[in-house]
Amino acid sequence: MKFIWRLIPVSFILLITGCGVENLSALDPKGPVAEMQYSLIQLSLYIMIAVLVVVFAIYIFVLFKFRDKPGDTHIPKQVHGNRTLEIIWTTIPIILLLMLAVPNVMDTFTLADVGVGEEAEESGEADAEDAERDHVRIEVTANQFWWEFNYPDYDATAGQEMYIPTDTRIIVELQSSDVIHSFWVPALAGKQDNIPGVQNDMWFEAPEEGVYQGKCTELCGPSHWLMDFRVIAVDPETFDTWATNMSEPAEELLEPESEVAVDGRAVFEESCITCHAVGQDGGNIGPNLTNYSEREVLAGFLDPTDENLEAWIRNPQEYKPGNEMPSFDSLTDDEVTALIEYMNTLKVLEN
Ligand code: HEC
Ligand SMILES: [Cu+2]
Repeated sequence: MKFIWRLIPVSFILLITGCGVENLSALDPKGPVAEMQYSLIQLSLYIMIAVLVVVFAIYIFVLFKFRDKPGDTHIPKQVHGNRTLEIIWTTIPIILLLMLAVPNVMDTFTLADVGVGEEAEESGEADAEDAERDHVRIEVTANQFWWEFNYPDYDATAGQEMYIPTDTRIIVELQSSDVIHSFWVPALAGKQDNIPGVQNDMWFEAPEEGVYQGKCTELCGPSHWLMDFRVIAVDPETFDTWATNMSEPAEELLEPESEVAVDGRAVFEESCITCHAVGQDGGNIGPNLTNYSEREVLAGFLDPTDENLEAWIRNPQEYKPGNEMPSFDSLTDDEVTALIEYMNTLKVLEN
């Protein structure tokens, strides 16, 4: 029984730190935005702890000092309506609230000022400092149950994994194609809703290269809990190569290496391309697959192995109930093998 009780605080800690998954904790902030938010959390926490300690100290002191003792009929001094006390306990909370409010309001304005968003650029309102600052604008569209990242300045579109350059202001323009979702990358910044018909802007920066986990944090349907994505921060040169190749993959990168893969491309062009684009060609009902073989994960949460890919193609509904991809049980084994071989050639970064 005792053991069970001990599990409660442990599981709570695991819960708030994201169960130890790398870069999924708001308590281990990376970059200016997450750091700002984390220091606000710390400030409020310290103030709360201070209030708690003082109130409990007074409470315990009073409990002992003014206890009913046998034979003691003395009534302590009554302080109801005491002006000095009233002033003290009105002033202290005002000071505490100001200590909370001032940094909160200042940071709220800093966070709300994306600076070089599309509107500011179009209306010429972006001031000189903003215009000079390196930035990358990304339109983030949430769909049940996957993410699309569109880079208007590069004509590139990516699914599920958002590449960004390090040390650069990233401006995300959040929108949705269906219901309300919410964009959260705990270690970098968080969080803001993706609302159909509305655009919410947000900015952040990643100082270090790395893979940052992202989540949808608005209940959006039966597979909401699997609506994960990745933010992959790479050095600016690699990012440039990535973004350029995503829009127009170099021929040698697209050329399937084997005959089987060529067959696979034919299957892809027959069954998949209406929903999945490779390069500029294809639909956008599903994630862009130009760099499929470089995926960290498949469909946001599965290991991208050949077995998982085959299982996904055969029956995507089993993995993500309610998603928009139909099952392909009618494809022969040979067709699926060829398809997988082709998909494993889809990459944009040579290494
Ligand atoms: C009717 C549209 C449609 C067709 C046709 C379709 N898909 Fe999909 N596919 C989707 C959607 C939508 C998703 C996103 C599912 C989710 O995660 O919610 C998806 C996801 C995927 C993923 C995971 C992508 C990622 O970014 O990790 C792969 C791989 C995939 N599809 C492969 C295929 C293959 C191969 C075919 C052809 C045999 C195919 N799809 C046909 C709509 C389609
Ligand atoms: Cu969602």
